[in-house]
Amino acid sequence: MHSILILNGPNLNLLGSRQPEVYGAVTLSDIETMCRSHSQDIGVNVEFLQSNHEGELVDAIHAAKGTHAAIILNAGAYTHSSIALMDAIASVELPVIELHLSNIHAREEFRHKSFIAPVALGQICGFGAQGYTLALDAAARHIGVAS
Ligand code: CA2
Repeated sequence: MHSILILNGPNLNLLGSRQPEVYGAVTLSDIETMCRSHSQDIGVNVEFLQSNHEGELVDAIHAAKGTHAAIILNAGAYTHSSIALMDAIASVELPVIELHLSNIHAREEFRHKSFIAPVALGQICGFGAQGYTLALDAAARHIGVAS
């Protein structure tokens, strides 16, 4: 069965504890449960990771080559700053779906810039936790798993 890596960046471990008006009330653990359940419905495996460290995210992207068919990436604030993540994505040549809970284009100017977008298959943002299942559907379809 195809495996999809769901990778979450800095501070996303804090979800549910603060700023529910921006990010919703669900925790990252709730999102993982949702993703695991949805992955069974659509017939893919998921690996779910979170790190607050840029280099660990780079390592996870490198390691996905050969083990995963696609990556769903919420890079958090590194979205707006990390050339290292952009280069890592370009180097592995895996389909990457950029994901954000909030609509980054409707927020502060500095969140409008994404270093991930030019190397991503596409971007989903503004749909809260539901974005993760939308991204799973898009990834599964892209890799040829019917859903
Ligand atoms: O909307 C998203 O998913 C973001 O990737 C979330 C990042 C933010 O820097 C991006 O611009 C958009 C922030 C994640 C931090 O989440 C928190 C959760 C609870 C309390 C404080 C921050």
